[in-house]
Amino acid sequence: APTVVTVGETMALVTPTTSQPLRLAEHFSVRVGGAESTVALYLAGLGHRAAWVSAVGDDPLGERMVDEIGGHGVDVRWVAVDPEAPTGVYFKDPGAEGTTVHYYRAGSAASRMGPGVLDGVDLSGVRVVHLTGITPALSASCADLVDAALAAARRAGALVSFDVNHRHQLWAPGEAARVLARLAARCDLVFVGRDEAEDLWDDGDPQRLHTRLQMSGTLVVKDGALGATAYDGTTAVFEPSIPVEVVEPVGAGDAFTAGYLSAMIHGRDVGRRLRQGHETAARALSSTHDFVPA
Ligand code: KDG
Repeated sequence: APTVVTVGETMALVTPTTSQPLRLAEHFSVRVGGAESTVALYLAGLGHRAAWVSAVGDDPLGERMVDEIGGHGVDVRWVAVDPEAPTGVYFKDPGAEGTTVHYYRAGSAASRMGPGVLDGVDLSGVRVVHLTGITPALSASCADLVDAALAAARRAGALVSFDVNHRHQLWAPGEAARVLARLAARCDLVFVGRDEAEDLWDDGDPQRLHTRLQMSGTLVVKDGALGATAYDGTTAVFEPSIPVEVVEPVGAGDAFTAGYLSAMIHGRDVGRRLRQGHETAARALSSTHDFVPA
């Protein structure tokens, strides 16, 4: 059995290979983008058995995504092919003010997923199921899938890890705060950026937020270049970030999650988990790609 199972949409990621903006650039790279498969990729790279559950279209980009993810050692046996809808695409537009992301994902194969994609997925022996707040924003059926995955993980005795990953563009105004808070309360391990938490819930303080979200698990609040804090309801542990020159931050959160989970699976203490999160994130920060092999 895999040690970790992630569930979520993967898109083809198109990025200018020069520092020109999207509207002018002539040369692009096509890579894999999608928070959950990126976590699985980093975990596989760290030597873990990681599986990614999803759906792609019956198209060359879908094949390409599955080949690339599988080629890096992620177990892709539970990825469905939907002949009626395309694989989603997203573009990164790097600029002086930061990266802007443009999605072409409405109606994608993955957005049509529902609890049915879990049929045949065997979670026995799986230690961690990782989900994100992107999936419930994709469609009503995807929101049901997240509920079903959480319930299945509970039945299997797996730890449920959740990255809040608030994506403004995908939510109707006012919905994200409520839905994401409710999900966070049900998970064992929750990752959130400090800015993100302030934006959603007007509070980025780990201890207050833990109470406010009525969490019983561990909350990890990431504060960019400063560091990250894990709070389990009793003890807060802070670990400073590793100074790096940031090329482009998208994907670093997923790398952090993978590093943290890897150290957790190896039984390391919380300080080491945070430290390994920072170390893995440093790789993603040094590149315009989301997944950067070691
Ligand atoms: O965390 C990185 C993701 O944001 C990126 O891979 C794209 O999954 C993505 C999304 O939905 O934003």
